[in-house]
Amino acid sequence: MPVAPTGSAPKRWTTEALLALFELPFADLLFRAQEVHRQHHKPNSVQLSTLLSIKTGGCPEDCGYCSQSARHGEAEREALLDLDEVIAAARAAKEHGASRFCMGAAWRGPKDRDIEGVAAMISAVKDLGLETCVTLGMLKEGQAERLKNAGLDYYNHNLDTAPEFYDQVITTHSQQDRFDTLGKVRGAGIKVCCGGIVGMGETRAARISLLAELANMESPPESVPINNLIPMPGTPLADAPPIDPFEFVRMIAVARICMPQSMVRLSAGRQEMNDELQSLCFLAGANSIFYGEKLLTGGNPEAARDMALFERLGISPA
Ligand code: SAM
Ligand code: DTB
Ligand code: SF4
Repeated sequence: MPVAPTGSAPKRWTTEALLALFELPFADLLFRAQEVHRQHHKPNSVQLSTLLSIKTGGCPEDCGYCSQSARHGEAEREALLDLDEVIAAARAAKEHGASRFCMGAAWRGPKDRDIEGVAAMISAVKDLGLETCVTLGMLKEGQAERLKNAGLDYYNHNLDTAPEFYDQVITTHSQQDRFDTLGKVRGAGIKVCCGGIVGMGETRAARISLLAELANMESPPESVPINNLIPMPGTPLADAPPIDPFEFVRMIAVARICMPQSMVRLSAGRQEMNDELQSLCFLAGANSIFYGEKLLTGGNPEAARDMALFERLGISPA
């Protein structure tokens, strides 16, 4: 049974190989994931990023999961935050122990004048001694370079789901548009944060297809967020059937095995998970989280709850 990259293109992961991993007995899969994890990462360390929505709601896109789409979202629409508010939030994140500060904007993509405002935020956050990440939607020529020059470390832009499932979730842009922006980000020398969402009613085959796309990129993303859908009221996916928790852990484990060097980020949906499920995700190779009470519009565990869990598990925040 093929459970590793095969054949003439040694770095490529076939869907068959990924399926074979998914089908392993749970304990065998977690054992494999732990082996890979320990070869490439500190076994008991989890990286902390804090998120801030710098521009909320009113997005023209129709992503079926998103509370910020003007088409169906119920998120309160807000203008771009002031630089002072961003600096205050970043300072607080640093005081609480985050090492990276991620700023998200509900845009299809930024205008050049938006880029100038965000560039000032990036520089100010960087000056506080934090790593910087932004997620602003699709980029036009030259914009990635401008962000890089301002001190940007990571750009988050998710493939979100399998190519064959994409147009059932999003119709206002294509997955190829996402790849185009990822190419611009790589071209500017910015590190890539790229993953997806599960729990949208997709099949296991679709989850595998998403992982194959990520793992087979010329350089896999440095950071791979695996989001568990937070069902947002009013969105087309508000009533999507929740994913089986063990299938979610398998998704993390297979991501760990097929992208050994990447940070695997246990992302949205942690607030709805108990401590035991999160612990299984760490055991399966997740080694970064979003830290702080809020994601963009959705909830996240209290910082104190995360610190108490780390203490019980002997995990060091990084
Ligand atoms: N507008 C930008 C974009 O689409 O890239 C940036 C913000 S967008 C909210 C960032 C990512 O958050 C999405 O690509 C999706 O993976 C994730 N996300 C959004 N809503 C979510 C939800 N309800 N549950 C889980 N993940 C979600
Ligand atoms: C990512 O993959 N997950 C984060 C971050 N990148 C920007 C966002 C999760 C959003 C969850 C829903 C919300 O807060 O509105
Ligand atoms: Fe807009 Fe991003 Fe939400 Fe899609 S995911 S509706 S692009 S904010």
